Amino acid sequence: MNKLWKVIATGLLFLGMTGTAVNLFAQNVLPADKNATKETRILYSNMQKLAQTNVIFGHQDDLAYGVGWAYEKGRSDIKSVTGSYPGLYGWELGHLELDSAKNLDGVPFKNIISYVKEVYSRGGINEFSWHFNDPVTGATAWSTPTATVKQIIPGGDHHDAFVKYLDKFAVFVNQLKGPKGEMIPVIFRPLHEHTGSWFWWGKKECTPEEYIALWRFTINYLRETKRLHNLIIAYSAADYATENDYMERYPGDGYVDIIGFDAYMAKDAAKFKQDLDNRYQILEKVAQEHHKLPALTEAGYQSIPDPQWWTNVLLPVISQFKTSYVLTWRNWKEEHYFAPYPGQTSEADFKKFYADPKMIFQNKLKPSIYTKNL
Ligand code: BMA
Repeated sequence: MNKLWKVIATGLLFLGMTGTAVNLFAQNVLPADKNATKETRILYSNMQKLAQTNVIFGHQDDLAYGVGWAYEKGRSDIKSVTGSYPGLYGWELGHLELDSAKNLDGVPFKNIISYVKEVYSRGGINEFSWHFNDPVTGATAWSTPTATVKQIIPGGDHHDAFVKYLDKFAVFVNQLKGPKGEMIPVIFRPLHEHTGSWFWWGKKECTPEEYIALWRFTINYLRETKRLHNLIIAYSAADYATENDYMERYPGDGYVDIIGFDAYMAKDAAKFKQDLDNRYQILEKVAQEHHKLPALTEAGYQSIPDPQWWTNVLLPVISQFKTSYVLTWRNWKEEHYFAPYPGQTSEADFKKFYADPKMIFQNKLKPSIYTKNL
Protein backbone atom coordinates (compact mmCIF):
# COMPACT_ATOMS: atom_id res chain seq x y z
CA MET A 1 0.00 0.00 0.00
CA ASN A 2 2.77 2.38 0.99
CA LYS A 3 4.53 1.61 -2.21
CA LEU A 4 1.36 2.32 -4.21
CA TRP A 5 1.01 5.74 -2.57
CA LYS A 6 4.63 6.47 -3.38
CA VAL A 7 3.97 5.66 -7.03
CA ILE A 8 0.87 7.86 -7.04
CA ALA A 9 2.72 10.71 -5.32
CA THR A 10 5.63 10.50 -7.77
CA GLY A 11 3.15 10.48 -10.64
CA LEU A 12 1.41 13.58 -9.29
CA LEU A 13 4.72 15.32 -8.82
CA PHE A 14 5.63 14.49 -12.40
CA LEU A 15 2.29 15.80 -13.65
CA GLY A 16 2.85 18.91 -11.57
CA MET A 17 6.26 19.47 -13.12
CA THR A 18 5.01 18.98 -16.65
CA GLY A 19 2.18 21.40 -16.04
CA THR A 20 -0.60 18.85 -16.52
CA ALA A 21 -1.65 18.93 -12.90
CA VAL A 22 -1.73 22.72 -13.05
CA ASN A 23 -4.17 22.46 -15.96
CA LEU A 24 -6.30 19.91 -14.15
CA PHE A 25 -6.40 22.23 -11.18
CA ALA A 26 -7.33 25.20 -13.37
CA GLN A 27 -10.30 23.23 -14.69
CA ASN A 28 -11.93 23.38 -11.29
CA VAL A 29 -11.28 26.99 -10.45
CA LEU A 30 -14.31 28.71 -8.92
CA PRO A 31 -15.14 32.42 -8.83
CA ALA A 32 -13.72 34.49 -5.98
CA ASP A 33 -17.21 35.00 -4.55
CA LYS A 34 -17.73 32.02 -2.24
CA ASN A 35 -21.48 32.54 -2.53
CA ALA A 36 -21.58 32.80 -6.30
CA THR A 37 -24.79 31.35 -7.73
CA LYS A 38 -24.73 27.90 -9.27
CA GLU A 39 -24.97 29.28 -12.84
CA THR A 40 -22.14 31.73 -12.13
CA ARG A 41 -19.89 28.99 -10.74
CA ILE A 42 -20.60 26.70 -13.68
CA LEU A 43 -20.09 29.45 -16.26
CA TYR A 44 -16.79 30.51 -14.73
CA SER A 45 -15.42 27.02 -14.46
CA ASN A 46 -16.53 26.27 -18.04
CA MET A 47 -14.79 29.43 -19.21
CA GLN A 48 -11.66 28.21 -17.43
CA LYS A 49 -11.90 24.92 -19.31
CA LEU A 50 -12.59 26.47 -22.69
CA ALA A 51 -9.64 28.82 -22.24
CA GLN A 52 -7.27 25.85 -22.19
CA THR A 53 -7.79 25.43 -25.92
CA ASN A 54 -10.04 28.13 -27.37
CA VAL A 55 -10.74 31.84 -27.55
CA ILE A 56 -14.27 33.28 -27.42
CA PHE A 57 -14.92 36.18 -29.78
CA GLY A 58 -16.72 39.19 -28.32
CA HIS A 59 -18.16 42.42 -29.69
CA GLN A 60 -19.34 45.57 -27.91
CA ASP A 61 -22.99 46.58 -28.49
CA ASP A 62 -23.30 43.85 -31.11
CA LEU A 63 -27.11 43.56 -31.10
CA ALA A 64 -27.87 47.25 -30.67
CA TYR A 65 -26.40 48.73 -33.85
CA GLY A 66 -23.71 48.38 -36.49
CA VAL A 67 -22.27 50.42 -39.30
CA GLY A 68 -25.23 51.94 -41.16
CA TRP A 69 -28.05 50.52 -39.01
CA ALA A 70 -29.50 50.68 -35.50
CA TYR A 71 -32.04 48.76 -33.43
CA GLU A 72 -33.13 46.16 -35.98
CA LYS A 73 -34.23 43.03 -34.23
CA GLY A 74 -31.93 40.06 -34.74
CA ARG A 75 -29.34 42.05 -36.70
CA SER A 76 -25.62 41.97 -35.90
CA ASP A 77 -22.64 42.92 -38.09
CA ILE A 78 -20.83 39.79 -36.94
CA LYS A 79 -23.77 37.60 -37.91
CA SER A 80 -24.17 39.35 -41.26
CA VAL A 81 -20.55 38.51 -42.08
CA THR A 82 -20.16 35.03 -40.59
CA GLY A 83 -23.66 33.63 -40.11
CA SER A 84 -23.15 33.52 -36.34
CA TYR A 85 -23.45 36.00 -33.52
CA PRO A 86 -20.35 36.53 -31.38
CA GLY A 87 -19.90 34.33 -28.30
CA LEU A 88 -19.53 37.26 -25.92
CA TYR A 89 -21.31 40.62 -25.90
CA GLY A 90 -20.03 43.78 -24.21
CA TRP A 91 -22.51 46.37 -22.88
CA GLU A 92 -21.87 49.81 -21.45
CA LEU A 93 -23.48 51.22 -18.31
CA GLY A 94 -22.28 54.84 -18.45
CA HIS A 95 -25.13 57.20 -17.39
CA LEU A 96 -26.92 54.52 -15.40
CA GLU A 97 -25.66 56.58 -12.47
CA LEU A 98 -27.65 59.57 -13.78
CA ASP A 99 -30.94 57.63 -13.94
CA SER A 100 -30.86 58.20 -17.67
CA ALA A 101 -33.07 56.00 -19.86
CA LYS A 102 -30.16 55.61 -22.31
CA ASN A 103 -26.49 54.92 -21.80
CA LEU A 104 -23.83 57.42 -22.80
CA ASP A 105 -23.77 55.99 -26.32
CA GLY A 106 -27.53 56.30 -26.71
CA VAL A 107 -28.48 52.66 -26.09
CA PRO A 108 -31.68 52.39 -24.00
CA PHE A 109 -31.08 50.45 -20.78
CA LYS A 110 -34.32 48.57 -21.33
CA ASN A 111 -32.87 47.26 -24.61
CA ILE A 112 -29.70 46.19 -22.82
CA ILE A 113 -31.80 44.20 -20.36
CA SER A 114 -33.55 42.34 -23.16
CA TYR A 115 -30.28 41.76 -25.09
CA VAL A 116 -28.72 40.26 -21.97
CA LYS A 117 -31.66 37.88 -21.57
CA GLU A 118 -31.60 36.91 -25.23
CA VAL A 119 -27.85 36.24 -25.13
CA TYR A 120 -28.18 34.17 -21.96
CA SER A 121 -31.00 32.09 -23.47
CA ARG A 122 -28.75 30.96 -26.29
CA GLY A 123 -25.64 30.39 -24.17
CA GLY A 124 -23.73 33.56 -25.01
CA ILE A 125 -21.83 35.53 -22.38
CA ASN A 126 -22.53 39.14 -21.30
CA GLU A 127 -19.99 41.68 -20.08
CA PHE A 128 -20.39 45.17 -18.61
CA SER A 129 -18.10 48.16 -18.58
CA TRP A 130 -19.04 51.41 -16.87
CA HIS A 131 -17.66 54.78 -17.94
CA PHE A 132 -19.37 56.53 -15.03
CA ASN A 133 -19.27 60.26 -14.43
CA ASP A 134 -17.09 61.64 -11.66
CA PRO A 135 -19.30 61.43 -8.54
CA VAL A 136 -17.69 64.53 -7.05
CA THR A 137 -17.55 66.99 -9.95
CA GLY A 138 -20.17 65.49 -12.25
CA ALA A 139 -17.70 65.60 -15.16
CA THR A 140 -17.41 62.67 -17.56
CA ALA A 141 -15.35 59.52 -17.01
CA TRP A 142 -12.68 61.14 -19.19
CA SER A 143 -11.91 63.83 -16.63
CA THR A 144 -8.71 63.76 -14.63
CA PRO A 145 -9.10 65.35 -11.20
CA THR A 146 -6.70 64.21 -8.53
CA ALA A 147 -8.96 64.02 -5.51
CA THR A 148 -12.09 62.16 -6.58
CA VAL A 149 -11.15 58.63 -5.56
CA LYS A 150 -9.91 59.83 -2.18
CA GLN A 151 -13.24 61.55 -1.60
CA ILE A 152 -15.49 58.62 -2.52
CA ILE A 153 -13.84 55.73 -0.68
CA PRO A 154 -15.13 54.90 2.82
CA GLY A 155 -14.38 57.86 5.07
CA GLY A 156 -14.33 60.32 2.15
CA ASP A 157 -16.76 63.23 2.21
CA HIS A 158 -18.42 62.19 -1.10
CA HIS A 159 -18.62 58.49 -0.28
CA ASP A 160 -22.44 58.54 -0.31
CA ALA A 161 -22.50 59.77 -3.89
CA PHE A 162 -20.57 56.68 -4.97
CA VAL A 163 -22.76 54.37 -2.87
CA LYS A 164 -25.75 55.75 -4.79
CA TYR A 165 -24.07 54.70 -8.06
CA LEU A 166 -23.72 51.16 -6.75
CA ASP A 167 -27.34 51.14 -5.54
CA LYS A 168 -28.45 51.96 -9.09
CA PHE A 169 -26.17 49.27 -10.45
CA ALA A 170 -27.79 46.73 -8.10
CA VAL A 171 -31.31 47.75 -9.17
CA PHE A 172 -30.24 47.27 -12.79
CA VAL A 173 -28.51 43.92 -12.27
CA ASN A 174 -31.48 42.60 -10.30
CA GLN A 175 -33.52 42.87 -13.50
CA LEU A 176 -31.23 40.44 -15.30
CA LYS A 177 -33.09 37.25 -14.55
CA GLY A 178 -33.56 34.01 -16.45
CA PRO A 179 -36.86 32.15 -16.98
CA LYS A 180 -36.72 30.46 -13.56
CA GLY A 181 -36.01 33.69 -11.76
CA GLU A 182 -32.30 32.87 -11.56
CA MET A 183 -29.83 35.71 -11.76
CA ILE A 184 -28.06 35.81 -15.12
CA PRO A 185 -24.29 35.61 -14.60
CA VAL A 186 -22.44 38.59 -16.08
CA ILE A 187 -18.84 39.72 -16.31
CA PHE A 188 -18.42 43.06 -14.53
CA ARG A 189 -15.32 45.05 -15.53
CA PRO A 190 -15.26 48.16 -13.35
CA LEU A 191 -12.58 50.87 -13.10
CA HIS A 192 -10.84 49.67 -16.25
CA GLU A 193 -7.68 50.93 -17.96
CA HIS A 194 -6.46 52.18 -14.61
CA THR A 195 -2.78 51.90 -15.58
CA GLY A 196 -3.47 54.77 -17.97
CA SER A 197 -4.31 58.30 -16.99
CA TRP A 198 -7.40 59.35 -18.92
CA PHE A 199 -10.21 58.41 -16.48
CA TRP A 200 -10.83 59.90 -13.04
CA TRP A 201 -9.77 56.54 -11.50
CA GLY A 202 -6.49 56.47 -13.48
CA LYS A 203 -2.91 56.07 -12.36
CA LYS A 204 -2.14 59.75 -11.87
CA GLU A 205 -5.58 60.46 -10.42
CA CYS A 206 -5.26 58.30 -7.30
CA THR A 207 -2.74 56.33 -5.25
CA PRO A 208 -2.59 52.52 -5.44
CA GLU A 209 -4.05 52.37 -1.92
CA GLU A 210 -6.99 54.57 -2.89
CA TYR A 211 -7.68 52.58 -6.06
CA ILE A 212 -7.59 49.29 -4.15
CA ALA A 213 -9.84 50.70 -1.42
CA LEU A 214 -12.37 51.80 -4.06
CA TRP A 215 -12.29 48.42 -5.78
CA ARG A 216 -12.66 46.42 -2.57
CA PHE A 217 -15.45 48.61 -1.30
CA THR A 218 -17.29 48.24 -4.62
CA ILE A 219 -17.10 44.46 -4.63
CA ASN A 220 -17.82 44.03 -0.91
CA TYR A 221 -20.80 46.34 -1.10
CA LEU A 222 -22.28 44.59 -4.15
CA ARG A 223 -21.74 41.15 -2.65
CA GLU A 224 -22.55 41.71 0.99
CA THR A 225 -24.97 44.61 1.13
CA LYS A 226 -26.65 44.21 -2.25
CA ARG A 227 -26.33 40.39 -2.26
CA LEU A 228 -25.34 40.17 -5.89
CA HIS A 229 -23.72 36.79 -6.47
CA ASN A 230 -23.86 36.63 -10.24
CA LEU A 231 -20.84 38.81 -10.97
CA ILE A 232 -17.62 37.52 -12.52
CA ILE A 233 -15.17 40.31 -11.82
CA ALA A 234 -12.65 41.44 -14.44
CA TYR A 235 -9.51 43.44 -13.63
CA SER A 236 -8.57 45.12 -16.87
CA ALA A 237 -5.48 47.28 -17.28
CA ALA A 238 -4.28 49.41 -20.18
CA ASP A 239 -0.52 49.61 -20.88
CA TYR A 240 2.09 48.13 -18.54
CA ALA A 241 5.71 47.14 -18.94
CA THR A 242 6.44 45.01 -15.88
CA GLU A 243 4.69 42.67 -13.50
CA ASN A 244 5.00 45.38 -10.84
CA ASP A 245 3.15 47.85 -13.07
CA TYR A 246 0.41 45.30 -13.63
CA MET A 247 0.07 44.29 -9.99
CA GLU A 248 0.56 47.67 -8.32
CA ARG A 249 -3.19 48.24 -8.07
CA TYR A 250 -4.34 44.61 -8.02
CA PRO A 251 -7.04 44.43 -5.31
CA GLY A 252 -6.37 40.81 -4.32
CA ASP A 253 -7.46 37.32 -5.35
CA GLY A 254 -10.68 37.55 -3.35
CA TYR A 255 -11.88 40.43 -5.54
CA VAL A 256 -10.97 39.31 -9.06
CA ASP A 257 -11.86 36.44 -11.42
CA ILE A 258 -10.61 37.55 -14.81
CA ILE A 259 -7.38 39.40 -15.45
CA GLY A 260 -6.73 41.16 -18.70
CA PHE A 261 -5.76 44.27 -20.55
CA ASP A 262 -7.07 46.52 -23.32
CA ALA A 263 -4.95 47.07 -26.41
CA TYR A 264 -5.64 48.89 -29.66
CA MET A 265 -3.47 48.86 -32.72
CA ALA A 266 -2.56 52.29 -34.08
CA LYS A 267 -0.71 51.68 -37.36
CA ASP A 268 2.33 49.55 -36.82
CA ALA A 269 1.46 45.83 -36.72
CA ALA A 270 4.94 44.74 -35.61
CA LYS A 271 4.82 47.13 -32.67
CA PHE A 272 1.31 46.02 -31.74
CA LYS A 273 2.35 42.36 -31.80
CA GLN A 274 5.41 43.11 -29.71
CA ASP A 275 3.31 45.05 -27.18
CA LEU A 276 0.77 42.25 -26.91
CA ASP A 277 3.55 39.73 -26.58
CA ASN A 278 5.16 41.62 -23.67
CA ARG A 279 1.90 42.15 -21.86
CA TYR A 280 0.75 38.57 -22.39
CA GLN A 281 3.97 37.12 -20.97
CA ILE A 282 3.31 39.00 -17.74
CA LEU A 283 -0.41 38.21 -17.80
CA GLU A 284 0.21 34.51 -18.27
CA LYS A 285 2.54 34.35 -15.29
CA VAL A 286 0.08 36.22 -13.05
CA ALA A 287 -2.83 34.09 -14.27
CA GLN A 288 -0.99 30.90 -13.41
CA GLU A 289 0.19 32.06 -10.02
CA HIS A 290 -3.19 33.46 -9.00
CA HIS A 291 -5.40 30.91 -10.81
CA LYS A 292 -7.23 33.65 -12.68
CA LEU A 293 -8.66 33.61 -16.15
CA PRO A 294 -6.66 35.67 -18.69
CA ALA A 295 -8.53 37.69 -21.35
CA LEU A 296 -7.98 40.40 -23.92
CA THR A 297 -10.68 42.55 -22.36
CA GLU A 298 -10.80 45.08 -25.25
CA ALA A 299 -8.92 45.05 -28.51
CA GLY A 300 -9.15 46.26 -32.04
CA TYR A 301 -7.87 48.23 -34.97
CA GLN A 302 -10.14 51.13 -35.82
CA SER A 303 -11.63 50.78 -39.34
CA ILE A 304 -9.46 47.65 -39.92
CA PRO A 305 -7.69 48.98 -43.03
CA ASP A 306 -5.47 45.85 -43.22
CA PRO A 307 -7.41 43.21 -45.22
CA GLN A 308 -5.60 40.39 -43.38
CA TRP A 309 -5.54 41.82 -39.89
CA TRP A 310 -7.57 39.05 -38.27
CA THR A 311 -5.49 36.07 -39.35
CA ASN A 312 -2.12 37.80 -39.73
CA VAL A 313 -2.01 40.01 -36.66
CA LEU A 314 -4.65 39.13 -34.04
CA LEU A 315 -5.01 35.36 -34.39
CA PRO A 316 -1.28 34.52 -34.15
CA VAL A 317 -1.01 36.35 -30.82
CA ILE A 318 -4.20 35.12 -29.19
CA SER A 319 -3.40 31.58 -30.30
CA GLN A 320 0.00 31.68 -28.68
CA PHE A 321 -1.19 32.76 -25.24
CA LYS A 322 -4.05 31.43 -23.16
CA THR A 323 -6.98 33.83 -23.75
CA SER A 324 -10.50 33.27 -22.54
CA TYR A 325 -11.95 35.91 -24.84
CA VAL A 326 -11.17 38.89 -26.97
CA LEU A 327 -13.69 41.76 -26.99
CA THR A 328 -13.65 44.02 -30.04
CA TRP A 329 -15.09 47.48 -29.56
CA ARG A 330 -18.27 48.90 -31.03
CA ASN A 331 -19.33 49.34 -34.67
CA TRP A 332 -20.73 52.80 -34.35
CA LYS A 333 -20.21 54.58 -37.64
CA GLU A 334 -17.85 54.63 -40.63
CA GLU A 335 -15.17 56.54 -38.69
CA HIS A 336 -15.45 54.46 -35.53
CA TYR A 337 -15.82 50.69 -35.83
CA PHE A 338 -13.72 47.70 -34.88
CA ALA A 339 -15.37 44.64 -36.43
CA PRO A 340 -16.18 44.03 -40.10
CA TYR A 341 -19.57 44.43 -41.75
CA PRO A 342 -20.61 43.20 -45.20
CA GLY A 343 -18.39 44.85 -47.80
CA GLN A 344 -15.74 45.97 -45.28
CA THR A 345 -12.07 45.48 -46.36
CA SER A 346 -11.32 42.69 -43.90
CA GLU A 347 -14.58 40.74 -44.41
CA ALA A 348 -13.07 37.73 -46.23
CA ASP A 349 -10.26 37.43 -43.71
CA PHE A 350 -12.70 37.66 -40.82
CA LYS A 351 -14.54 34.66 -42.25
CA LYS A 352 -11.28 32.70 -42.09
CA PHE A 353 -10.73 33.91 -38.54
CA TYR A 354 -14.25 32.79 -37.68
CA ALA A 355 -13.65 29.36 -39.23
CA ASP A 356 -10.39 28.81 -37.34
CA PRO A 357 -10.90 25.89 -34.90
CA LYS A 358 -9.43 28.02 -32.15
CA MET A 359 -12.24 30.57 -32.27
CA ILE A 360 -15.58 30.26 -30.53
CA PHE A 361 -18.60 32.23 -31.73
CA GLN A 362 -22.19 31.85 -30.59
CA ASN A 363 -22.80 28.83 -32.84
CA LYS A 364 -20.36 26.79 -30.72
CA LEU A 365 -21.92 27.72 -27.38
CA LYS A 366 -25.02 26.20 -25.84
CA PRO A 367 -27.24 27.34 -22.96
CA SER A 368 -25.82 24.42 -20.97
CA ILE A 369 -22.65 26.50 -20.49
CA TYR A 370 -24.63 27.83 -17.48
CA THR A 371 -25.95 24.54 -16.17
CA LYS A 372 -23.52 21.68 -16.85
CA ASN A 373 -19.84 21.35 -16.22
CA LEU A 374 -17.99 20.66 -19.45
C1 BMA B 1 -15.04 54.78 -26.38
C2 BMA B 1 -15.70 55.32 -27.64
C3 BMA B 1 -16.72 56.32 -27.20
C4 BMA B 1 -17.70 55.66 -26.22
C5 BMA B 1 -16.98 54.96 -25.08
C6 BMA B 1 -17.90 54.20 -24.15
O1 BMA B 1 -13.98 53.96 -26.68
O2 BMA B 1 -16.30 54.29 -28.37
O3 BMA B 1 -17.40 56.80 -28.33
O4 BMA B 1 -18.59 56.61 -25.70
O5 BMA B 1 -16.01 54.10 -25.60
O6 BMA B 1 -18.61 53.20 -24.81
